[in-house]
Amino acid sequence: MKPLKCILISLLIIMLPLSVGAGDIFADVSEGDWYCSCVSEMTELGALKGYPDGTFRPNNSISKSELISITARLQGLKPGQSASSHWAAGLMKAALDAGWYDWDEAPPTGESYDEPISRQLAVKIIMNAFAPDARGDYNTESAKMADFSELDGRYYNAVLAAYSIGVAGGDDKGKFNPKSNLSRAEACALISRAMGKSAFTPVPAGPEETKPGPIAISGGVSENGRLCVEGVDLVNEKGEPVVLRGMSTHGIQWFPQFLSREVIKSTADRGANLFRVAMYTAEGGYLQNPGVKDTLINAVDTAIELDMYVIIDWHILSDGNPMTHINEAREFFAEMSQKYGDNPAVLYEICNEPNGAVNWSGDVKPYAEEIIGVIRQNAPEAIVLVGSPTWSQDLHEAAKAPLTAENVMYTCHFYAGTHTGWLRDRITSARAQGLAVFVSEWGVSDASGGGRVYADEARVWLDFMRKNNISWANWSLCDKAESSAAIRPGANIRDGIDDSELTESGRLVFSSF
Ligand code: IDC
Repeated sequence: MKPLKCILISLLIIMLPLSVGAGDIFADVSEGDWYCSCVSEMTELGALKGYPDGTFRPNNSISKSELISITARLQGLKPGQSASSHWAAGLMKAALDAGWYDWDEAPPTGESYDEPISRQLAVKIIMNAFAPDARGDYNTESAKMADFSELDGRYYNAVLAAYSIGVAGGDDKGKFNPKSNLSRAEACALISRAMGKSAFTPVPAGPEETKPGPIAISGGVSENGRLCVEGVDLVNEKGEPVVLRGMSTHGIQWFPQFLSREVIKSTADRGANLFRVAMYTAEGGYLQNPGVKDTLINAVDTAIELDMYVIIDWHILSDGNPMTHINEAREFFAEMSQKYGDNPAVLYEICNEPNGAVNWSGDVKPYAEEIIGVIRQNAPEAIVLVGSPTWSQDLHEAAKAPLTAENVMYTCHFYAGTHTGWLRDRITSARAQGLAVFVSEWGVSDASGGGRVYADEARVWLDFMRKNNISWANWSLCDKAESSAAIRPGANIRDGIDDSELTESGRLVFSSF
């Protein structure tokens, strides 16, 4: 998107005794965007700021702590006393004391403060803050909501009132989507409308509102250029930390239809700057059916055209020792690196998941040294991702005898229902020992790719990765009937991916890029 100046001319602001400048400029907010004026309004009021890289990230989900602290600051609440050390703890306590939300909706331990806020909870808080006396007639207002039955009872009053005074409305299908996340742009719109309905006097702008802590750039190749590994971080051409996020395909021998330009673009449109192409070696993959290489090349080319980074994944799985097919790997990576050598978009993942009777020093490390040598002949600086035994979880083994090559990152794969805090601790200690970690595959399911969706655990992981600027690709972009799949079985994806075609996993992941 071309950076355009987004100029604020909102009636509300004109009426306010504030000095209003030309508005703010965000690289990713354009004058034609529906949210331009309310984003400008919120930033003018100092309620919400952009990121240091000049973006506003209008489609990112807003968290409980962000929404509540913005609202609290606008209403001039004074921070309360809280035992939590979270940056928003004081304002969260003040909002709780003001009765804007209930204890169980964001307990003061602070653990859930960074979770995305649901739309129903956001509306309740905004209505309590700005229009506490508004009421909506049950019959009239509930009839306007195609998915009223999905609304939890405790939110009836607030949501019906919000509908009745025009603060909230449905999407193009008449749905309110009470349990979905709220984007930063939508939050601006809700707050702006609610303020317009109240006798609101803004409190002068306070200090920085968005989350402090490491904020990495998440743009595409044209913005970041060639990446390299500095310490444990991935950085761009200017040396700024970068984080890559996107989807992994399922096995491309089974789901080639998810490699179309329309589908890949649907992930980019929602903020992904990474795409991973999983080329199985076994199970009907490359070794039995070399033609899948062409499928991979097409997908890599498409991702590059879309300004995305792209991982070429040599997806070993049932053939757990990478040494078994090192000759084929050598040949494959020689060809791929010849083809893409200098292209800054391409990352090489040389062994998805070593497993079974395999060890780091005897198998994976010598394999990696050899294949990295092959790649380096054509691509001296490309990022190479290296797995480790036990399905790419044995970072502690790699940390004992790391590779000496530069621009190497170690993959860590997790499935939220199976791998929990112990694996995060392993990442933390590997990083403390100097290993750069890249989560090139993770799922919201258990390790089989199925079971239920472990949304809470997945959010803890997402939060951990966000705080540590860890890049990730999610398994998987396909419509298989398994809980890790992002798309509903049989969905029509010819023109790309519509929100209504996302599974529970897809909704969670697509709102987290
Ligand atoms: C799973 C798929 C599943 C398929 C199975 C075997 O989700 O549909 O039947 O592979 O091919 C991994 C692997 C990844 C797995 C995934 C879930 O890298 O290929 O996909 N998983 O089991 N490592 C840990 C989990």
